[in-house]
Amino acid sequence: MKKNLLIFFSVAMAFTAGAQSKKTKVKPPNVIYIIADDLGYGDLSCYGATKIQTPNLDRLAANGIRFTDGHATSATCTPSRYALMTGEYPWRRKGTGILPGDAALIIPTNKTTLPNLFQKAGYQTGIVGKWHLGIGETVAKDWNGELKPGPNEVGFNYSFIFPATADRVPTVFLENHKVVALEANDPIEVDYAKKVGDDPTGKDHPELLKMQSSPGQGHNQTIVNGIGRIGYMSGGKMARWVDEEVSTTFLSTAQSFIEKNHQQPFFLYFALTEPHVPRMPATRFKGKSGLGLRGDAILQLDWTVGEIMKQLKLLGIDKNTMIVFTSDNGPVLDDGYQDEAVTRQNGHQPAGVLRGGKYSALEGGTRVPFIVSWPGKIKAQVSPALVSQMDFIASFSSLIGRAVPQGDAPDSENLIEVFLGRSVKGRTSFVEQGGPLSILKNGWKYISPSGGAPYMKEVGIESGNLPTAQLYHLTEDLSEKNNLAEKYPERVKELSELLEQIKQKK
Ligand code: NG6
Ligand code: CA
Repeated sequence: MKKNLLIFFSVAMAFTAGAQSKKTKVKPPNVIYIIADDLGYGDLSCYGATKIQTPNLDRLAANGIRFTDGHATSATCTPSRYALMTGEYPWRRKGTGILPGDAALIIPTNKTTLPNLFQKAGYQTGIVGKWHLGIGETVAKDWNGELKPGPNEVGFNYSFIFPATADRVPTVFLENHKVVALEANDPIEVDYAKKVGDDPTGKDHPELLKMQSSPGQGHNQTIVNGIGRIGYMSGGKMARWVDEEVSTTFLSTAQSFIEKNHQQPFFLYFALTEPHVPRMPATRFKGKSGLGLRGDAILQLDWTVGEIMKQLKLLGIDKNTMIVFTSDNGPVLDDGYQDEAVTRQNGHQPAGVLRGGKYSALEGGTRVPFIVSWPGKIKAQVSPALVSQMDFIASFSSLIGRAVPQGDAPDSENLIEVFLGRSVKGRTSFVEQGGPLSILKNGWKYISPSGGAPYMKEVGIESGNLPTAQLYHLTEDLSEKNNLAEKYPERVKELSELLEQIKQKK
């Protein structure tokens, strides 16, 4: 292990002026990859928000690269994170849609993943936070035993996660292969089809809820901590989390991981739960934003990132640590609970100038905050380059000098020069997944025809679905207001054919 730590860095070579051909040993940078859950393009003050202030993330952005055309591959969590972990477009694989909390692992254990790339280079790798990529070989599993394969089998030396989303059972933490604080005499059972045990449900006992579910959006099955969830669970009373403590639990666990590993290279994937529903931040943040609990959750998120930045400074590793901050998909206000996100919106535009949001094929679905910082190494700038989260595997592979085996991470592009702020030449094209697929190229966007409803009324978001082709010139029309498909049929043809080619690849 030790000798692996002295890694030859291809990119580091280039830092040493004129020494391109000579390999130079440098201390490898630590990497902390922070991913928010459902944070929109317009949710941070450094991305133009005026109704909410996010000073810590603003500072991170001001000292690093703030990308304006940075993307998740997909407008929901599971596919987006699948692409980040594997470097493969998720729509190439069946079963990569939003997973229930009892799903089996969908990440292959024999391919290159973002964490095992670092692990093989001698890094200590850890995940803290939301997983949502399945656990175990099958849906049926014993939550009271060893839960695997999971994050530890795809490249994380250490894992402290919750399995799916904060609104899905089981509402417990897993540390490595075990549910935390589980008592042998109170076993957990989970079922997404039928009720198990005799815990009250939100459907039958709305009077027990501290936050009502939204009509027509479910979230009214087993009640945990006064909140109706998706799915049924019984048992594990001691192990169930308290929502107000989830975020600080993740923070202190992440800090312990950093503290423990700060004298060797580490990769930490820190998957925050904010501002996904149910928004139930620590009590001290409640009521602080004036925008309801969603805004309060964003303040908590910003504070959390600030605490990590503070810790890196205190440990003296801030200059040797790259931080990536981004979000898994676009924003939504009403995603299942009546938590005042809508009634107290107060003019805040979670997707900023973009049209659409979570679930949507429009830009609001996948264009997200995207910040890369490495103090001392990266020159502060705003970058217009087209980049995606899927590109980190190929890019970090170049940074740490570990090749990705042929066939792995097939859609990941090496953009390390862009992520280091030395080039603005990003991807030439990129496929986005809302409902229908879209393709971006040279400032143009084509959305393929699709039969679904154009407006998702439960969540109040435009889907981007239209039965005919859509073409937008994003360079001039970032808000996708003017569909130019009829005006430029040859461009529609070119982009739809390119999309087909990419779909056929492999
Ligand atoms: C949806 C849920 C939504 C949220 C989402 C996953 C309903 C009606 N809505 O199915 O509340 O949990 O799944 O969000 O059940 S994500 O960010 O993990 O993709
Ligand atoms: Ca999400």
